[in-house]
Amino acid sequence: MMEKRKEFLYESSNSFLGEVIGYDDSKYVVIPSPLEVTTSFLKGTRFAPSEIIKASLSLENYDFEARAEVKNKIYTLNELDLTSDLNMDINRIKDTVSDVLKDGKIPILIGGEHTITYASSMAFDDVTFVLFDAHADFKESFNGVEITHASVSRLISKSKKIVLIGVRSLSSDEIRELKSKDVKVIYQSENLDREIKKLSRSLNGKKVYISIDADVLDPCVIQSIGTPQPGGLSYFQLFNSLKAIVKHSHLVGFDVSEVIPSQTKIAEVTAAKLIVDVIALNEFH
Ligand SMILES: [Mn+2]
Repeated sequence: MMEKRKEFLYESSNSFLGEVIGYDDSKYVVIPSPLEVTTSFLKGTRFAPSEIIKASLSLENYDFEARAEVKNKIYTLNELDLTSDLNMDINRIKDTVSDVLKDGKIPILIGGEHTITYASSMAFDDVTFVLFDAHADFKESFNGVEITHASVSRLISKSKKIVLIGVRSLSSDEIRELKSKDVKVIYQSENLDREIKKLSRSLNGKKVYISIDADVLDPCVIQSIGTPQPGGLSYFQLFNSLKAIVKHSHLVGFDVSEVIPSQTKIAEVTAAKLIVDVIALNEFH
């Protein structure tokens, strides 16, 4: 059980979508995870969790795309107090996710860098990780370090089944590795609708964790991200992919990462909307 629950009581202005419900009554638990230790290009993802929560207050509870209302479902934890010691922070995230799972709830992590997904993955058994990302993140090491945001999917693949979607940036070594390890990759250049349909059918009824690295979206949709890459998904391509996967599978966890807060707030609002979308789709399929 979650310890010291009273400490987590929230002002509505600090809670996702302004939801005001008790932890016990919630089905989804937002875990603000401001991890930023290994980012390599642009900095600032550590400020995203609180900004994405603030941005969520500008959204309607009614999700027009999903044709569904999200109300009295979400509890928001206080932002995790991280230390910048990567191993300690990974354990802190993993332990929090484990607590939420033990209480029978669905964890929703807001990063932070994409490495939060690796930390979160350690709290799960027998779950397929569906990772939306412009990058394969399958590097053996990055600048000599093994645990980084560029090796997230490789690290997860050591103990879990993974699927990568929207990939358009990787090395020839990574292509070889992905092939040799028989990892399912839906590249950005492929027919997305057809491939997502096939994937959804194969995930039918299975436990799935969905992770969105915001850079899977086209930089025209959101500019303010850690490692932008041209030529990505539109919002509706991502929404429709989420819809197909959520409707067919059994969602056990979700995260969004790599947003950097900016003046326009577009990235923050988009990340918040994707969280509402996933919850709305999961509630009403
Ligand atoms: Mn990425």
